[in-house]
Amino acid sequence: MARNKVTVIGAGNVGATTAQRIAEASLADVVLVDIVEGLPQGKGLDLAEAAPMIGHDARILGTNDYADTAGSDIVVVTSGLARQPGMSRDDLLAKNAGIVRSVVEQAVRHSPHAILIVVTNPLDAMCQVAFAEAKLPRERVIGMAGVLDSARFRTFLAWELGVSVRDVTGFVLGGHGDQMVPVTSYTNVAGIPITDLIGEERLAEIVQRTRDGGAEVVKLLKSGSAYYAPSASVAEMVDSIVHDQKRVLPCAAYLTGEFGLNGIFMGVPCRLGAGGLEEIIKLNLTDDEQAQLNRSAEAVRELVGIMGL
Ligand code: NAI
Ligand code: 2OP
Repeated sequence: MARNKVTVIGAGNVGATTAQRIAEASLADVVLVDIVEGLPQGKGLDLAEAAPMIGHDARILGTNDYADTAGSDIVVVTSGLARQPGMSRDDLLAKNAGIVRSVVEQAVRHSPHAILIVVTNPLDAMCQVAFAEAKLPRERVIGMAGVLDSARFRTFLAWELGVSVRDVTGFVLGGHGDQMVPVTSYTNVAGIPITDLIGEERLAEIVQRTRDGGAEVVKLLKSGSAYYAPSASVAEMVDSIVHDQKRVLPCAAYLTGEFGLNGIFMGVPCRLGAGGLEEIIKLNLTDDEQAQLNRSAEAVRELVGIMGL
């Protein structure tokens, strides 16, 4: 059986660590692409030379040439500018829209059957740019943010309760911005509702820390933004697709009426398998959660409107 091939565009912090995670977990051969000459080649070579210690046989190629990406099963788009301290995700809009448009056009031309996973910020708006440019069905254009935001939420809850992160289930839905919606009504520890375990006020603080999760890391790093948890999030999505695991993960998907929203990308619970986005799972949100989701959608629509999409 031919091995899977995953192209990662952008050999910066998120792209390179994503390539590392995919190769070292033997999920696929990886092609790492960047616009900067030598950068993907150098990182690709370095990653390949780690294989004897890790004990994997995935091939890793660094390149500036999209011809090398031909026939990819998945294309992960991380190219763009990262947030700097004091810079909002939304400030990145125009610059990153141009980058995403150009890399998606080139990638899809060489891999027309690929599933796109968009990472570049502002995430939901960049998904819309990629979707418009790629002209692929919505099943094959998916954004990564919810897995990361939910992982932050789960981490903080596990710390609070002194329990294993593995036992904390929770969804963060909506756009990947300040209005994201940690859905407490569907958050539990080994099936026990989170509201039975943590008081309302403390839970609200943890929800707020989750919303600020990206900015908290940016503030500490002073230059650049998070990449270990983001790359782990992408790898989890890639794993579910290449192994047809049918994981239910919060991802940005193009909505056609789900959750009462239409024509935009937003984070919703998705079943990911070999076909990419195989199903959007419906939830019974509380009125307050639905109102929060609507507000988050407004924020996404505003950005999409600015881009004239
Ligand atoms: P980085 O600055 O380390 O890497 C970005 C790379 O993109 C650079 O190597 C740059 O040369 C490359 N690049 C720029 N223009 C390009 C082009 N036209 N073609 C190919 N490569 C190009 O940034 P980092 O930390 O890797 O973040 C990448 C993006 O991912 C940012 O937009 C960041 O905000 C976003 N991000 C999104 C997350 C999410 O949850 N969706 C989480 C973390 C980061
Ligand atoms: C994050 O949430 C920067 O969006 C990125 O870490």
